[in-house]
Amino acid sequence: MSQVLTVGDLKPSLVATLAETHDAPVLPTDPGERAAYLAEHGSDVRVVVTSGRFGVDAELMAALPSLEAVCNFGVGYDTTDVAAAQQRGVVVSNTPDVLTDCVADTAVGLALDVLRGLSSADRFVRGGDWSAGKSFPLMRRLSGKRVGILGLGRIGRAVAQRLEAFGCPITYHSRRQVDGVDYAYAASPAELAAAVDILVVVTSGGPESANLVDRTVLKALGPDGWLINIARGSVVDEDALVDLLVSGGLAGAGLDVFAHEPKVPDALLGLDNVVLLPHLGSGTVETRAAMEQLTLDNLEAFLDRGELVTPVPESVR
Ligand code: 8YV
Repeated sequence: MSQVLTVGDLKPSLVATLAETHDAPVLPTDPGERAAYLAEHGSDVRVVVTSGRFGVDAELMAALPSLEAVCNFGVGYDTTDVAAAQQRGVVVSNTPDVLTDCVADTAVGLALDVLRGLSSADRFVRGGDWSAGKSFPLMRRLSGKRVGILGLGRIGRAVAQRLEAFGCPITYHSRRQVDGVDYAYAASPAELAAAVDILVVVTSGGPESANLVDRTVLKALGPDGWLINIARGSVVDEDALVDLLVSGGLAGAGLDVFAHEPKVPDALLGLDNVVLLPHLGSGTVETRAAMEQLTLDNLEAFLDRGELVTPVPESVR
């Protein structure tokens, strides 16, 4: 029986490679078939290959008593129960660095789009308003706006570097102050939001950051402030975000992630001051190929010598 199990609807070429080189099946999605599969084969599985969209929760982990490693396609691994993995001595890898540039590019693209109204202007042209003689309203300038980075990790720094080139002064908040950076530090998310025009959420997901951007933080950003989220929907209180966007309590938002993907709150669909993306931050041919390779490198390193190339911090002893 195969020691490797694929969990989730992963990149087709990755699924094919896993099937060819390791005879790895895909865990059935139908609840009955899945339970039957796990009852029969669960104890054979040593390594799961999955992605940030699916992961290995506590229930699945319990059904895999011989599990030793989870190789996660994606930098975020909040869908895998890392605490349960740690308790069991199951190690977890992710795909950092290779996606930093593309995710940071997406954040800048969202900021430029929502402030200048590019997507809404595109709808204006396609809908015939321009050719009918109407004028598109004046929008807002990105260059020089005060930017707050919530989570100054690898991706946060890459966003900051890009926006520095737009002449944007940068302030940040992270759990700890970061050594060797010149950016101003804000003591809390609310203090950060109050000090900037654009708040970019780049912090990792999971229980520790759930609703970190709550109603108080969003109100501190205020009616002249924009929110950009390329992290996880769980980091932002989505009900509060929708309320404030609908009532004018925020100027706008650029969102690549949502609390209940692929569900997007209906109230956002009709708003022109909001840009909505289908969680495509890392979604380029080049970056997804690099993520695929790094996922396979982790798998091979683990099967060959019991080591991961890029273990998540909780897996480093
Ligand atoms: C991926 C992501 O789309 O890396 C992450 O954490 O959110 C994205 O790059 C996702 O992991 C694939 O499911």
